[in-house]
Amino acid sequence: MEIKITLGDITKVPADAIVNAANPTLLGGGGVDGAIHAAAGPELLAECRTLGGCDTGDAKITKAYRLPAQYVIHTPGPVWRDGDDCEEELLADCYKSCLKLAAEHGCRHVTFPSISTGLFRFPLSKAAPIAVRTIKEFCKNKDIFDCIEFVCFDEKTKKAYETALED
Ligand code: AR6
Repeated sequence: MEIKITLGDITKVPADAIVNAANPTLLGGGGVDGAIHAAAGPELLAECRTLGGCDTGDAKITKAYRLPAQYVIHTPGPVWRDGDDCEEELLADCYKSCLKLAAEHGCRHVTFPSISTGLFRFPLSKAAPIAVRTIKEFCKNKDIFDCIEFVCFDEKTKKAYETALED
């Protein structure tokens, strides 16, 4: 399995499942969540309304509508406060919950944004190693996925994930 790090807009990258950095309402927002809903079309919000929200660290799956994917996996990341509110564990839970759902749905190529490091202010230097480590641990000695791809929106984010992958 390959862990790939690319620069770009996650709504434009073909995959089996695209992960959305959502909030617990699952009813859309700004950042990557807004971009995913805009690109998928209003049917995505209509399906999300039937889901009854989602706890931080958990994940729910929908169809992907006009996105170049079969599924969107929505996960509310933790809001960074002072690091003493289980933020690191909850971020790892997000990755695990998404990978579990992706595996259950037979997705071989999954794209992730950098969960929580935008509006939710999780420090990038802490988030990237947690993301990479959690994915490696989840996939160890298993043939579940072909490619897990981090689609980074800016160079700074891309660099942080590359560094985490090298370490
Ligand atoms: N493709 C890839 N990455 C993107 C894109 C895109 N099109 N747009 C933004 N990013 P954020 P969070 C990057 O704020 O911190 C929403 O309002 C962005 O540069 O989208 O988990 C939700 O509804 C950053 O690196 O998500 C929640 O309320 C990363 O995606 C809240 O924001 C995550 O930034 C979630 O905050």
